[in-house]
Amino acid sequence: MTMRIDVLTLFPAMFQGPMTESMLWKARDRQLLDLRLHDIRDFTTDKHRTADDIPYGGGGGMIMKPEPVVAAIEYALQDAPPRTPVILMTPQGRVFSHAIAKELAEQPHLILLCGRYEGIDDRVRQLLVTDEISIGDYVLTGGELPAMVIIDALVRHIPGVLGAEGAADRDSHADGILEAPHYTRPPEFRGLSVPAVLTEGHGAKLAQWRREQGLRRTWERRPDLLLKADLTEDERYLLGRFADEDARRLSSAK
Ligand code: 4G0
Repeated sequence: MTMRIDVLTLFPAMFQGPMTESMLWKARDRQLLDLRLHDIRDFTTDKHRTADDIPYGGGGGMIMKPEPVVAAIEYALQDAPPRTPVILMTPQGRVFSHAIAKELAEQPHLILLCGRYEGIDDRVRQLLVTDEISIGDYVLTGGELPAMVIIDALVRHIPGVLGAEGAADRDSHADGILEAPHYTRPPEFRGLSVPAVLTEGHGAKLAQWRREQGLRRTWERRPDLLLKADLTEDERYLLGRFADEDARRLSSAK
């Protein structure tokens, strides 16, 4: 099944590089992804192709005019199944995550709306936008980079895009625990060795090591993730050990 994504933007050329490289290209080449770029300026009707205007009430900056944006959305919606998500990229949206990537990858068709300037006339949102997504708490000059981030993250969940080796269910964040460190050849590099467990070929021991390393990294770097992670009894025991180690270090450092 092909997933269709229509991107509405004033800067379609920004997508040329990222969308024609590596995995995204492979997805398009294999017809798993039908990505269509639309220039919102093509939906203007005046001779200057005006897409923005000054805000009512002042305050500076420019706001995208509603008419061309609405015309572009309605064009993309023409042959879309009912309830096709129309997603506005905005710092005011729900914060993007692995879970949202998986949820969006199940849709046959998505419409991504990239705003520029200080935003878009709010009536577009009121009339046609069904979802608002942010890629994090910072402001960018436009929604194009966020749209590319979302396309990249969700294409990895379309069956057939990743080989079995790179199954998206094993990613960092798939189960709320970070991944263990990775190594490749040579076995020693600038005095640093590859951990023996990776070269010994003891499958069960390796799995246990990876789980412990991932859990340790999560404990050290992203303890917030552990609140939501669903952990086995063994994993909870390991967390207890990490806490003990921390406590011991603290009391010996006094
Ligand atoms: C709409 C998304 C678009 C509204 C877009 C800005 C960051 C993100 C834009 C605004 C963006 C993000 C209200 C400033 C374009 N910047 N974090 N800029 N406002 O996902």
